[in-house]
Amino acid sequence: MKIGITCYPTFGGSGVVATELGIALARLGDDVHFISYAMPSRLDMFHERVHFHEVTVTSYPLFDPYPPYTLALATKQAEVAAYEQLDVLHVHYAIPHAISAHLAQQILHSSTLKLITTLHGTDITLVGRDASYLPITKFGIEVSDGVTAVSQWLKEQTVENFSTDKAIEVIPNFVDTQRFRRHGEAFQHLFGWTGEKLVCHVSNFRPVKRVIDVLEVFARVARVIPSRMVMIGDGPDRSRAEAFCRQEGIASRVFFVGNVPNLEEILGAADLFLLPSESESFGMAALEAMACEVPVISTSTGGVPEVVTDGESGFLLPVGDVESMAARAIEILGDERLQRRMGAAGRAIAIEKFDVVRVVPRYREVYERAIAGQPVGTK
Ligand code: GMT
Repeated sequence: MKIGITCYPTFGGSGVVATELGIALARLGDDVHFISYAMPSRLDMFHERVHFHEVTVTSYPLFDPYPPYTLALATKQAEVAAYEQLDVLHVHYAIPHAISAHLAQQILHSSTLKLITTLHGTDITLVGRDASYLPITKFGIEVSDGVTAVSQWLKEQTVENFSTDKAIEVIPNFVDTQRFRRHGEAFQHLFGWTGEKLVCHVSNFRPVKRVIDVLEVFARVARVIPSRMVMIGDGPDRSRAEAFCRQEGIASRVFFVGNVPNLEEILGAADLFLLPSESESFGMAALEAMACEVPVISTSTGGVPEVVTDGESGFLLPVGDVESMAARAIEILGDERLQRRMGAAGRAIAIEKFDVVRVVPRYREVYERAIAGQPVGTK
């Protein structure tokens, strides 16, 4: 198959999923064409059958201050679809990508180029619900030849928020469990290790991730258990988080490492993962931690309970309840057997339900159904 993929190329979860999907499809023999304004960040090495087409928005005084990226994207999608004979345009994050791809279909007058839209989270729960974007998000969903959502919870939110009866297929996010696995002692020397426990957080540091809660929990843990905290990623709340560490006297134990490419090596040496988000349609970072045998403490919100099993692969607590999160963190870090049991349970779940080799073929089935004109998903 020849597949065009459009996503946000930054470190957000949807871009990560889109990139890993493209790489996995190429390994299965498909030709994959990424179409976006920049090279997806996880596309950090050459892959046979993976191509990148950059969307450039021509500047023009009349376009200031709003250059029309959506139209430039549609033009590039149509161009690539025509010259590369694409079967499918698969867009990740509904807006504006689904709208651009629909325009590309129209530009080409094509009935053979199929549009698949994958809903990831804030495209539905925040941005899509905003009155200024709701009608166009609903339109993008309804004109798609197939729609997928990364969790059952997100599917239900979509149906409810948009009052749509569009059929939606739930395909969970996935992880390469060969790559994300225990690295243990090989990487524990990181950050001047002298035997302390390693606590980890990965996110785009947006308010929804509640990074101050991460540090509130760690500050309590560090009083009782010798430990270090690694904050991976970057975003708007990073400065506030760094200032909080200085103010609380934990700055020498908290390492802000930015968007590192070798995430799996740090995660694979961690003892505990914290994800205290306000809302999370899935929780990709939690899944990657589970694959690395790292117990997860997160919130019982959105699609997280579909990923982390409370009491088995970690603990789920109410949003903002940093006292209980810290108590659970201390319980896990203070009990080697519990830590290992939860870590092993997390990896078993990652392999059984979310391994790349199980999940990616489900996207290919969606493409095949759309190409054959068959319905995708259920109502
Ligand atoms: O909203 C974000 O934090 C980023 C967003 C994205 O689209 O990049 O993440 C969403 O998609 C991820 C991949 O499917 C999910 O793992 C995240 O749970 C989801 N984020 C939220 O729902 C807040």
